[in-house]
Amino acid sequence: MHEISKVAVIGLGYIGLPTAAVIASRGIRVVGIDTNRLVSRTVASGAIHISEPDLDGLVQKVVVNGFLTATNEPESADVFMIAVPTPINDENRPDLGCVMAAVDSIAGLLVPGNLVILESTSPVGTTEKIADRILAQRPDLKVGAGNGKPGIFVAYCPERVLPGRILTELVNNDRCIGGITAECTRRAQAFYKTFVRGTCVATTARTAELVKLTENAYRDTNIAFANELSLICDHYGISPWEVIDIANRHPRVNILKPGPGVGGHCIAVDPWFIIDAVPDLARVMRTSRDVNNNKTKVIAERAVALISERPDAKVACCGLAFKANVDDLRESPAVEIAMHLAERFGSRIKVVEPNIRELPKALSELGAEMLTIDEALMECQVAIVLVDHDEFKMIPLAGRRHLDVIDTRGIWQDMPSMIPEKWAPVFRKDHAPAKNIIPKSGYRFSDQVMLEQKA
Ligand code: SAJ
Repeated sequence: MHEISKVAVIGLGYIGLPTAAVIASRGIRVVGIDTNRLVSRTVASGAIHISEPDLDGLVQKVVVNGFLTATNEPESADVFMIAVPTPINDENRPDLGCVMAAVDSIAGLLVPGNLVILESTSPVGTTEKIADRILAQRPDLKVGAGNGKPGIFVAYCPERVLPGRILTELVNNDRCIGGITAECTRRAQAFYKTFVRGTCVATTARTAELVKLTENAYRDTNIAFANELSLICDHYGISPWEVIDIANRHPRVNILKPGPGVGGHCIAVDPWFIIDAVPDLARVMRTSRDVNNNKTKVIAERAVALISERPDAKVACCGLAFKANVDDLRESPAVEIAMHLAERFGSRIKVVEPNIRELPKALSELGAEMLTIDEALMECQVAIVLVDHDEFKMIPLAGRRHLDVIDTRGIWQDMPSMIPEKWAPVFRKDHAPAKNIIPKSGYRFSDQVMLEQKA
């Protein structure tokens, strides 16, 4: 193992900051570098600017004991880890601007023996581009070991952690590590083994890049299947939750859950890195993106139809985050739907989001108002469930029985979820054996049955 006395982590976001803190907690000196001064100052003071379980305590500890510092100017180090955003632009094309800026910022600091690792999700070939870019600025260096010129080492190791479980997954997940040369891979592998308990699988840089994109494109496709299936179920008046629950009892079936569309800045973004590069080959991935985006529109239309039918009702949009139990609103279909409804219905739209303190400005400017769960249950007659937060799941039936509900997450299966096109309720009764509750003709209950159930 080559001596590593200092690591520079470039980008102190959802991945960079927890990674920096975990490495520092192993007794390795880490400097976190972020061009946003507010971020670097916050971290340097031992505080955090993102919400992630247990991260605050860990960052405070490693800053206080001196293993983690933060700045906004690059510093020399033995290992440079790049964990900056790789968004897509308006045409769904990858924007590698932050990665290349990070590379340029460290190129002049590199010395032989340094290891440069890219963690950001990137199109196939990006790690090679980084190596070429460094060598173009530093012709005195080469990549790899041996043959005269002194070498640096360049590798790709994608982050794989799930927001909400980052600190656990950072340490326990297997990692996939691909260097530009075999020696680059070995060096990166040895580095990750200093803080990762999972297996560090060795491969090439291009394979590791495609592995990362494959993981998220696979999940997007599986969710698209679930979302498509949910519309098919609605057509028949059958509960999608029940269909998936029972189908998943087959030992080789594992369908994910439908919802109001796919959000966050990973699953909804990463498939485009493949689609953009090979559009003629990535047909299922492309369709999956369309299916998931379309689901958001369908839910928005259904909500509009239901709310229009209830002109006096106040409406609770339950959840704004892109998924359960996080405060992250990025690319959230819930925000898109709430915005659409607020544009249409103004102050009739109330938002309940237990994980944030203030409503996004764009929503409040449209007249929407934030309510607590208790306030919403008192004031509203319609609820659109957009996120499956634990707080919503815990609301007892008695507290929500009076609501007309569109439940996009299947958290309140003990009451009807409306399908406004036909005004047919899809009803799911606890976990009673299916044969007792599914009529032969389908899963649609008459209005009379529905009223009895609601009474
Ligand atoms: N979603 C559904 N149905 C499901 C699961 C998720 O509609 O059954 C929706 C969520 O509500 C959310 C979106 O998909 O809107 C994405 O959520 P997620 O929990 O599937 O994933 P992320 O974006 O939080 O994290 C993913 C993870 N990738 C995989 O599971 C393959 C994580 O491991 C990655 O590190 C992360 O992307 C990333 O940074 O790439």
